[in-house]
Amino acid sequence: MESTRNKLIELLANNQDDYISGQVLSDKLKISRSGIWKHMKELEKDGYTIEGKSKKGYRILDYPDKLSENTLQWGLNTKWIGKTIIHKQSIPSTQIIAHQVALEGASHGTVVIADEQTMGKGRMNRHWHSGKGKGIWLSILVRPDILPYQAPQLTLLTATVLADVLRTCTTVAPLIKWPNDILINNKKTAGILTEMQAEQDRIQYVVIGIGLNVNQTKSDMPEDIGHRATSLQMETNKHWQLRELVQNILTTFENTYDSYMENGFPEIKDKWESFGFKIGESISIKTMRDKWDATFLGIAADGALLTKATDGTTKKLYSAEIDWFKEGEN
Ligand code: BT5
Repeated sequence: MESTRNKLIELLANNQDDYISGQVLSDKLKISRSGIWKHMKELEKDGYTIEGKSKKGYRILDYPDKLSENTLQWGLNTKWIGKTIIHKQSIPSTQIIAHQVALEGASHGTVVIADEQTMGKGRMNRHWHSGKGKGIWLSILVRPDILPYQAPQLTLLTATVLADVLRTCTTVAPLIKWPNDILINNKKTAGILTEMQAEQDRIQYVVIGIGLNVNQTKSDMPEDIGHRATSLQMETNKHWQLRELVQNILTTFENTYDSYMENGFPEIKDKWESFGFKIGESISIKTMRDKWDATFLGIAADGALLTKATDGTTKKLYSAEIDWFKEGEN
């Protein structure tokens, strides 16, 4: 039953703008025309909007806001991203599956997405909370023709994609906190995890993980992050369609990535800095040996943080603990 239903959705989805006759469907699926009609009624109960016209047949007008390979691919007009989408209801982490399929030869642009992650990963083995149906938890596999040292640029690129999508598709004003957090009103709403498989001078593949909080309410936020985290719903008092947001992220990612491959990093740098949190402002920096105040100038092509200390010296920082917030700001 389930596989007939999936085949039916696939046939209708592949025929998106046109009707497909009951007879053709019945021949292809080897079930009676009244059987087809019953399936259509079931699809409507599942939230699909189906149009049936006599002498013409059926077509899907709209999909439910459930994430699946079919609902995500329907209406996704991209050249290479999302041609393969692997959707899972509950898995430890989309990054793990993306690495597995990458090693098995999955193609550039493959997307792994889950409704829930039980062991979502942040950087440096930190945990990423990924509640069921509450946000976008996805990984994009890319096979870029760049050198390994340039890979951090992909994290910065992805941050601009998320900021762009949030700015154009929602009413929030996102900022990017170096290197990979998207903030709304000083609170984290998205994070990015970039993992690479490479030899010394050649990248085999990169998996870019995106976690975006969408429909959590205050009570959904775990206590340990509650005061520092937010979601689109919390910021706008509105429920957001996950499917539409995912499609926008994928389309914007493809356009930005293609333009980066053609024109290099400068455009990304400018875009990133236009969203940069605290650029031109004072921040406190702490390393293993030292602690000092500096002005945050922007980012370097290798993804480093550019700072100017009070004695006028500029410094590139790759890893440091940074105090971004003054007392009372967060
Ligand atoms: C990140 O790490 O921000 C990268 C997050 C990437 C998650 C995606 S989801 C899809 C893909 N599959 C995965 O398994 N991961 C990727 P980092 O900068 O290290 O931030 C982690 C810190 O953010 C945690 O230590 C918490 O303090 C906080 N945090 C955890 N979950 C959060 C959430 N849902 N919203 C906001 N902050 C969160």
